[in-house]
Amino acid sequence: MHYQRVLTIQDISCVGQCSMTVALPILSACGHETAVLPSAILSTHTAGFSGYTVRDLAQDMPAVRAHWQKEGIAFDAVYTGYLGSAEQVDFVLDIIRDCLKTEGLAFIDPAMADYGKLYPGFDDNYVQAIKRLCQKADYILPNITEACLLTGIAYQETYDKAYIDTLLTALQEQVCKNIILTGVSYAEGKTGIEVVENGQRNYYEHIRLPKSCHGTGDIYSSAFVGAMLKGKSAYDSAKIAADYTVACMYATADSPEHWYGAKFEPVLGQLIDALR
Ligand code: PXL
Repeated sequence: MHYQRVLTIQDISCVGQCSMTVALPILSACGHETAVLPSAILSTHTAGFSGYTVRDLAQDMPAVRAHWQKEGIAFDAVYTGYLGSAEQVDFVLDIIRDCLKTEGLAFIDPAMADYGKLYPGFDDNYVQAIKRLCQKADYILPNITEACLLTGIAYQETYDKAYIDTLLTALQEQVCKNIILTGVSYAEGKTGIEVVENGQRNYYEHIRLPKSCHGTGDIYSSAFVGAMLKGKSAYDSAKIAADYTVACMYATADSPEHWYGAKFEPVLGQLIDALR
């Protein structure tokens, strides 16, 4: 029970502790079989390194899908993160249509922006493509910047509950019914997650560490997917993923030389314990 085969589609950043190198160990620690489709290969991630190499793998996707279909390969879940280009979106939608079991779940992390800004190389065309992908999701996992891009609502650095209400309503109307909105802070020194599932809304608040860490969005989404596939509710999964992400940030807090990612490996045991 709850041994699930999950396909994750995101980039391999060869160095930088994000996307695929984070998703696989976390999903494995949660007890699941992993399958991968790399969307692109980069020498490093794009946040803080310069001169990185990028190879987009969009062109390989249709043949991979056709082979899986011929072999009758199907997945209990598809979980997508950073994709290299807008043209990948239709290929990913084809994979979800053909290779996700009828009762399977599609988790889409838009993974395209943070702190009010798109990641390097992405534009409005990419945003609109990712919106189409999110519209086919069972669960989306945006941060506030991504939620704004998906809905056309202006990004605000400071906000109140009414602003988040507007954002969540627009996401439900335009994009997806089930929403895990990350990085929502209503009080000094605190942050949290707004969870909307089947019209029910719940908020989980936790400590906000003074320094942010690259890659925590990927850690969060991977742990959330892993917990959901263990049969936890969306709220419990959101809480487990948040507590684990905070543990990763504590594990990294005294290592300024580790600016490019979070030390998620030493605290994997905490995630495993939370899933027992
Ligand atoms: O963590 C998200 C992410 C994934 N992949 C690549 C990135 C980033 C964030 O910057 O650059 C290549």
